[in-house]
Amino acid sequence: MAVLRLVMGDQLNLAISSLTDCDKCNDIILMSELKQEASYANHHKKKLVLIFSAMRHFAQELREQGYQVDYVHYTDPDNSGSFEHEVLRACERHKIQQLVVTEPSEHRVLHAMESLSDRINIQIRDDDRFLCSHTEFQHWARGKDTLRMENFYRLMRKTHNILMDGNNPIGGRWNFDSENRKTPKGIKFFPPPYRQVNDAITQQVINFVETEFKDHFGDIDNFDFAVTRQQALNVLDKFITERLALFGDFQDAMLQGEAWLYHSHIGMYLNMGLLLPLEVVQKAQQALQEHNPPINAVEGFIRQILGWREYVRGIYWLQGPQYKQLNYLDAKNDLPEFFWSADTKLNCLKQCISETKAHAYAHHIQRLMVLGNFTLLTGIEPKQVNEWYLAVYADAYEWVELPNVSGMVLYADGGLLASKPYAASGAYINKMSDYCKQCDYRVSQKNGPDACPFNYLYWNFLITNRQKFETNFRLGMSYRTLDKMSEEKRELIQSDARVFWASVTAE
Ligand code: FAD
Ligand code: DLZ
Ligand code: SF4
Repeated sequence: MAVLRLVMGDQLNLAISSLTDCDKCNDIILMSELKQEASYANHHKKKLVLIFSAMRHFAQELREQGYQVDYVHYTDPDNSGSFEHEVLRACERHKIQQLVVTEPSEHRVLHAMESLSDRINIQIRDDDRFLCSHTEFQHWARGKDTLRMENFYRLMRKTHNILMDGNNPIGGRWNFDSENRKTPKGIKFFPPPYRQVNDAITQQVINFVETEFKDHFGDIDNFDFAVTRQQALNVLDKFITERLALFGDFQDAMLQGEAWLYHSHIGMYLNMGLLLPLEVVQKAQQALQEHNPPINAVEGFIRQILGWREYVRGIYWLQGPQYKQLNYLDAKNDLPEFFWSADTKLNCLKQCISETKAHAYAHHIQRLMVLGNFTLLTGIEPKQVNEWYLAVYADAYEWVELPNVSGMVLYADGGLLASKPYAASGAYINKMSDYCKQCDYRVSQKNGPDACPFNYLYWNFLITNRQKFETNFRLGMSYRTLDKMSEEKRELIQSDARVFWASVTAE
């Protein structure tokens, strides 16, 4: 009996579970460009080009391999715009009653798929784009008061035998983070990122996105992301040979005008299935033997994928759809308009937002310690912050964006994911970047109109949320410092914060 096999835009891999037993003669693979998917967020134009072009290339590759693909274009007149309706239309077209699909990566689409079960036979298979199954994660989490990534990561290292010497971690330690985090002062040179020349398919998609999504966020010019698995593998190889050795050292460094630094830039490809996590981790491990990069670099990189990526996905499914509603700090402010325009005097924000606009990319510390830190300190409503992050990055999908934003950045889950809020004053940004040298504000100044806003916003945040944080032992020192301040100083901090926020909202 013929089977309809639905492949979504973030499942672009021949090894995906929905295709493993695909019968080239009888089965139909359905792929569709959908209004609902393109508009559930104000997706960056480059993200849209990436997804549509990669989908079209994948369909072409499937056809070249002899599969029958039914590809519904965005502008096809009868395109209904949603997964569930396109499935029903395709079942009708091909006289098929059986659907096989790999589990969608987010709750919304899983529910849409499940809703089809009273109309057709549907089999939802495990999502093999991840290494840790839901059951394994639930098993690990069961009975634990806190779910710390580090413990989960060690289990993943053992389970998948990565960087292990028998039962012990290679190099005698699980985590070499203390050797990472060098400031950008040591950066002398970094290789240019991977670029590819757009073919006719990509060029067509660029033209289409330019007209159809002209009001969406971000710049479309100079699109040069990988759009096939082979190109994504080239990005990975380039990272392993040219950047991995210094990944750890400069993981947290930020340099004005340099978006890509020593990062891998593969998150967007992993999240759409063009690369698989185990192959990435194994290549990095293999590099340890072949090119001899320092262990702090290899372990640091592997931890991001085997640890953080699998962990946040586990949290997303464990917590369920209600995780999105959490707002532990009762944050209610609106996201400033400059998050979309980059029109702000705070140079660190201006740089990070401008790069985000230009590339649909910013690296982790820009997302966490500049952009995220600002939204935390100023009490922006989690819903609005989540909407922004989900829209602006090429690698953004709810399963990974939501725990990073609500959990790691905003502490909206009350500390399930992070043991303390990632709040920092201007001193941190000054140490890890060269932004402050080119800013109108003075990072060394604590109060007054010329002072770096992060300085008083940091203390104001601790004052405002005292009840929730004063017993957090990781913030004990900060509260002791706060308590040593005079009453006038604390009032000055609060009034500076009020004046600053009034100026932001007046813009
Ligand atoms: P590298 O720095 O080279 O890291 C290698 C890989 O490790 C990444 O490609 C990614 O797959 C994985 N990784 C690293 N950190 C994380 C993490 N915290 N969570 C999950 N995977 C991680 N990552 C996304 O993939 N999608 C998102 O929507 C996303 N939103 C984020 C929002 C915030 C507020 C923060 C703080 C982080 C977010 N991240 C997100 C995690 C991380 O910032 C990006 O994965 C990374 O910047 C992508 O760039 P890269 O591929 O060069 O990564
Ligand atoms: C992100 C995205 C976009 C913008 N467009 C499509 C699309 O047109 N067709 C499609 O199959 N997938 C798209 N995607 C990825 C989906 O949003 C993603 O597969 C679901 O969110 C998974 O739950
Ligand atoms: Fe950002 Fe403050 Fe530095 Fe300006 S001085 S770049 S606002 S941290």
